[in-house]
Amino acid sequence: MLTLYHGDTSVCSQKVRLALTEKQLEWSGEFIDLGKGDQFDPEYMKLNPNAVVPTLIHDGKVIIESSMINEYVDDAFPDVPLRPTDPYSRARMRLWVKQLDDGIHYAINSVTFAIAMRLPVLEQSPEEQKARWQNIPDPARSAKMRELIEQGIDSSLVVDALRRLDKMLADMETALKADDWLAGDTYSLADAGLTPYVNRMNMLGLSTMWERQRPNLTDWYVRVRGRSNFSEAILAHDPPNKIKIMNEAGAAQWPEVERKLQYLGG
Ligand SMILES: N[C@@H](CCC(=O)N[C@@H](CS)C(=O)NCC(=O)O)C(=O)O
Repeated sequence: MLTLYHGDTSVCSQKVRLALTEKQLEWSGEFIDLGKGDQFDPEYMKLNPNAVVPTLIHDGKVIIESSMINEYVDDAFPDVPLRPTDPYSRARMRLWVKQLDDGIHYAINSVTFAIAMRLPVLEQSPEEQKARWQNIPDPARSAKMRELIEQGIDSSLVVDALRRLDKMLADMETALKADDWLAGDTYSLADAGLTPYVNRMNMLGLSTMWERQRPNLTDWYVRVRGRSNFSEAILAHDPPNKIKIMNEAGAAQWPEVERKLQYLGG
């Protein structure tokens, strides 16, 4: 039996849901409300001491870290394999996934908060706002959250994040010029891994970053959105209120974001 502790719009949760759905596996979900701070519940932290989602439980065994979860699932349920068999393509697939953990995730989290998700926090009382970052046990995570809530897109974290995300898009465009999918000629964990990040950028009104000059990536995004796992693993879990905040804030902040991108030469 598979149980996934997950968040609705959490990109790491989407990445695992995409893999589970693509593999046509049955799973049950335990919803963790990140906005409310469910991830810091001591009972949940016994499963995931990092206080993040997702966490997978398979027949009582606990697996954390979305990239490890997806590899585990592909090992444990080999039907519908999501890793290329050729060793070089498999290494390329892993390099894509590694980059998510090495900086892309940090970057998407920065732009999401700076552009959109700080807005509901700013509507709260000063005490509640303070609690949002003060309750985060990891000092670096707490300081980052505080800066993004207080400074929004004026935070220097945002320019760094846009630079990293622009590089991700450029690398994807190069890979997709040669192949239909990121790690070769079949859909893999690389595509499942990157989809939520490109999709989040789309939610935040950043699609011009590929639609203007990256035709292969534009085409890939149309194709991943057309797959049935996209609607089941992403759209079906999207809460309309959060998507509205992201869409509206993204549109409103685009002129300023575009100025920052021009400064980067993007
Ligand atoms: N490397 C971890 C990152 C997990 C992570 O940061 N999850 C986010 C949601 S996508 C989270 O739970 N954030 C809660 C918080 O920052 O308080 C993984 O891939 O599982």
